[in-house]
This record gives sequence, structure tokens and C-alpha cells, in this order.
Amino acid sequence: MERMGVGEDEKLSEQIFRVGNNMCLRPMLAPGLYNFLRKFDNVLPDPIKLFEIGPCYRKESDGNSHLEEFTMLNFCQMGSKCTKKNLEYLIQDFLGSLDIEYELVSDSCMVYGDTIDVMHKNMELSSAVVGPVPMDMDWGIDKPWIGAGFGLERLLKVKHNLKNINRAGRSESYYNGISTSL
Ligand code: ATP
Ligand code: 9VF
Ligand code: MG
Repeated sequence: MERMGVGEDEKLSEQIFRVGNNMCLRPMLAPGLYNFLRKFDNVLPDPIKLFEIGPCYRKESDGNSHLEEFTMLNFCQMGSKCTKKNLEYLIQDFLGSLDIEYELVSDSCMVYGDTIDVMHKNMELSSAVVGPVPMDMDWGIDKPWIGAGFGLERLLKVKHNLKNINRAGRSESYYNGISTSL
């Protein structure tokens, strides 16, 4: 997590569920993807395109759009054609296929610096980044990249017009969006 620059981001650092002294529940997918990009660079044709979908965990205090256990979709590409234009095309291809409206807003974060945030009304659907960034060096990465991380429960919230994100979450309180308090 320190190698991801999370140490400098006090907010995110405090949101980590720590397990003992040297483990945690992952708050993001990027560390694993960095490692895959480095390992596959020897064997896959250029550009490398990867995605992962999986659970992530963050301590959260704020309600309607935050779960403490959520599901991230992170796709990324490394090598040629890693342009802002191509990143915007991938976002459009994905959200267009889901028929979800969005707006792109420039923002910044401690981990990546400049981001392109994908907004639906006031809710962030994704933060997207055009690399390279300085921390790539610490992960043995020396090629351009683009990537975007989406919260799948937030997409469900938009698609199904849910008031609260809990209905889309992984918990025993809801099963396929239906309350289990029967
Ligand atoms: P926010 O500012 O809304 O807390 P973030 O900028 O901290 O989000 P990122 O680190 O950019 O979140 O994570 C990428 C995406 O993962 C977000 O755009 C969002 O869709 C989703 N996400 C992040 N945290 C949560 C959460 N606690 N519950 C549900 N989805 C989340
Ligand atoms: C954008 C959101 C550093 C080359 C392995 C891919 C990305 C995603 C930002 C995510 C995060 N970054 N929640 O990196 O795609 O990492 O905070 Si990579
Ligand atoms: Mg963000």
C-alpha cells in the first residue's frame, strides 16, 4: 500500500482494514494489475489489455454511495495507443453498452495525480488515469498506460434507480436486490 502512494493519502490510508501487522483487505485492484502487467509484458503482444473484477474494502462513514465491501472493475492497457482519447473511447464503449449517461470531470488524487472522473449527476462512477506516473518505477513498469476503476454497485444503483447503494451490495441483507428480512 505504501508503494501505491497510499501512505501519502491520509484519507485512504485511514480507510484500510488492517489484518495483523503486514496484511490488509485490499482497498483497490491496482497493485495486482501492476504485477500482472509487468509479468505479462514478456509474453503478450502489444498493447497489453487486462481487467479484473473483484471485491475491495474500505472503511467508509458516508452513506448512499459507499459500501465498506464493494466490487471494483478495473481495466487497463499498457504499451501503444495509451492516449487520453482512447481511454475516453473505452469509457464510452463500456457505459454506452450499459446505456448509462455520464460526464467527464478533471480531478486529482494523491495516488495518481491528475484523474478523469466519470460522473453521473453528483456520483462518481469511475476515476480514470492516463499514465505514466512516477510510482510506475517502483513497480518495474516503464511503458505508457491508461486505466479506469469503476464501482459495479454504483452502476447498478444508476441502472435500477436505487435510493441506496446497499441494495446492490454483497451482504446477507439483500439477495439480488431483494430484502432478506422476510
Ligand atoms: P469516492 O470519492 O466516491 O469515495 P474514490 O475516488 O475514493 O470514491 P476511487 O479510489 O477512485 O474512489 O475508486 C474507483 C471507483 O470505485 C469509484 O469511482 C467508485 O465507483 C468505486 N468506489 C470507491 N469506493 C467505493 C465504496 N466505498 N463503495 C462503492 N463504490 C466505491
Ligand atoms: C485508475 C481507481 C496503475 C497501470 C495497474 C491501472 C488504473 C483506477 C483508479 C482505483 C485505484 N488506475 N480504485 O491503474 O487503472 O487504484 O485507486 Si495500473
Ligand atoms: Mg476517485
